[in-house]
Amino acid sequence: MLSVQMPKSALAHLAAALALLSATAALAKDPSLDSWKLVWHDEFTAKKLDSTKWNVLLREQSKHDELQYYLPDEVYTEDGCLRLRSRIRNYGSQQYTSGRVSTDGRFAPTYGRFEIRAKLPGGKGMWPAHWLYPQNRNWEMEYIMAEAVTNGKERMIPEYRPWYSEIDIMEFLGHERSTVYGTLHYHTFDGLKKSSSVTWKTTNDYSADFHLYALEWEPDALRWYLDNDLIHTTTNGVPHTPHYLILNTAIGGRWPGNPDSTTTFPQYHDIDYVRIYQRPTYFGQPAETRSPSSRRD
Ligand SMILES: [Ca+2]
Repeated sequence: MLSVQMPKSALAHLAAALALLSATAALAKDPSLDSWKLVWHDEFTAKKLDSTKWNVLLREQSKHDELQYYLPDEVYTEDGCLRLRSRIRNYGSQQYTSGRVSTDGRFAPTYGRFEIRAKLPGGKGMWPAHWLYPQNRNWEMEYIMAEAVTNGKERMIPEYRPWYSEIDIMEFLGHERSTVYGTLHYHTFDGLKKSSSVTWKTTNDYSADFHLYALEWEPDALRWYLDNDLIHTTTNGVPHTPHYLILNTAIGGRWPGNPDSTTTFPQYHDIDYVRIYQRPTYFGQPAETRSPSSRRD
């Protein structure tokens, strides 16, 4: 057997390197450190929308001077997709109808990776969005806290501050077919309204094809991805409370402007799938995947 003489220092280095390798291998085997686990998804292959997963909104009025009446018959599955249809149609006091679904009260995780593969409606006035909204929004407390801030009594607010937060995974204005927006709306501890956003411009027409819109919501950061390219990161104001998912197409209003003679109808917002992943553990505890109806925070 060939004997190799190595200086003691080299042996020590080798031992250290082997120890590091073995430690790295152990880390790689621990799924809690480097993997996402699929915890909730809908591929929309069934003939009907799964009513155990989704609420379908029926609502006349919306904020931002939007023009749509949200109706259940604008929401259905077709060709393996969830389809939100938008039409010119007199209903109630509105001249357009459109679709909106949410997981409100059904699934509202804290943290996770959210993937939505979708083809967006296009044209002036179309405003599709995929977003996360707080499950247990505390309107009264928000009002009291806002009053305290306005009156210079911010110091009177308790340490626990349920300020509003909202994560817009994807927003799109139909007249800018190659631009995608992602935004976190949040408040500072002292009640200042802030946001962190990205305006991502490419040469793609996002109303022409399916693309993958994704968000990684970690305890210490939010990361937005478009077709697996990282397009935005923020570490400020990351929410730590359950949020549910909303998928919708708004029509008109202050941000996109209203449809005009160039806008064609019907328009379709097609969602091929929604897949939500979480880390197996957060802060050493199993990830919360229960329905929000059984939890209170
Ligand atoms: Ca599908």
